[in-house]
Order: sequence, then structure tokens, then C-alpha cells
Amino acid sequence: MRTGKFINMMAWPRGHVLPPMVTIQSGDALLIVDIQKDFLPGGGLAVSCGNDVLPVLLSCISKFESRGLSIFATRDWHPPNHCSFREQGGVWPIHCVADSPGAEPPSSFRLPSSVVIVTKGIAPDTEGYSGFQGTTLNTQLKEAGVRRLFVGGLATDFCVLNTVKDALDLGYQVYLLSDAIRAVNLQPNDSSKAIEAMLQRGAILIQSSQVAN
Ligand code: VGL
Ligand code: ZN
Repeated sequence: MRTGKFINMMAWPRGHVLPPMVTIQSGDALLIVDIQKDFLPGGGLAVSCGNDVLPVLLSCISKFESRGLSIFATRDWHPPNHCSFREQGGVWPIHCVADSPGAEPPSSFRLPSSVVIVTKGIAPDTEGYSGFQGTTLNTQLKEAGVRRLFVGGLATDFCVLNTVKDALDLGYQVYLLSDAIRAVNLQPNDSSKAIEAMLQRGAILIQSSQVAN
């Protein structure tokens, strides 16, 4: 697939007003979705311009770390016979097979040791797009006293979308980091559709530069 530099940039939703700076505080957590080699250029299920989110997320990590706030990172972690793979009748090329190199984060993306890793998609017969599906993420967030989630990662139209939907349903306030997400875009509008769906359910769209620590 040819990918121009700007092809995967989102259109800012019509009429959406930028909220003021958001100061992170106790009860806030950063939730990083599926930063894994297979979702980056050269990987098994590469998201175009996926690398763009890496420096943005690293700067968010610094902000949350400096305030001593929790950071959670989900990872897609499939068995070799996962139902989402084409060989099994699914729509995706093989990606993020548990313990394979493609399931690892890129070497440039070093996570502090305090980051809580949430492994998902391990059941062979369920998609497992959401970080809440089949995991203890909700319990872990509750135990950490988290009420607001700042979410970025890959991919906007699948795992970010489903994770954010579940987070909102579970009562978390969700800040979606517009410059820290990129979409697969099976259809060209999937990115904007996913963003609209999250906003419609109550997520708040902000740029990472608006996060103040
Ligand atoms: C994802 C497709 C298949 C994602 C995971 O992380 O968004 N997309 N598995
Ligand atoms: Zn997957």
C-alpha cells in the first residue's frame, strides 16, 4: 500500500472546539493501546504512519511518570490459530502472535518498569479488540483509584475504539489523544467514523500538547 505522509492524519471533527489545558492529577492514568511492531510500518498488520504516535506517547509517558500517575499498556497477544487470522476465516493477516518478535514493542519505545502491561486477545475464538475484554484491566484501574483515562495508540478504528467504548460504558471519563492515534482504515473514512463514535459517547478529544503536568 502506498502511504503518503499525511494520508492517515485525522480531519478535526467539524465544530469540535478545543478544550482548554487539562492538568493531570491523582485519579488519572495513561492508557497506551497496542504499540507493537506488527502494527508499525514493516509489521504484519502495519498501520500507515503508525510511527508518528511514538514520540507523542513517549512525551505523555514522561508527563504521567513525573507526576507519579499510573500508566497502563495493552498488547494484542494471539495464539497462532486466532480466529481473526485469514487462515481461520478472519479478516487480518497473522499479527501479534504471543511471544513472537512482532508482538514486541519497537526498541525505540522503552516503557518504564512501572507500566502495567495488559495482555488481551489470548482466547482463540474471540476478537479481543478491547483492552477490557477477557482482562482484569477494570479491576486494576479501580484498585489504582483511576477515574480519568488518557488514551492513545493503535489502531483508532479497532482496539482504540473498542477500548474507549468499554471505558465509557464502565464510567471512566475518557480523553482521546488526537495526535497519539492512527487508523487501519479498511475504508477511507473509518478513522473519522471511529472518532465521531467515541465523541458521541462522551470521549473528549484533546491534543497531547494540552495535557499539563
Ligand atoms: C487491532 C486489528 C486486529 C488493533 C488488533 O490493535 O487495533 N486491529 N487486532
Ligand atoms: Zn489482533
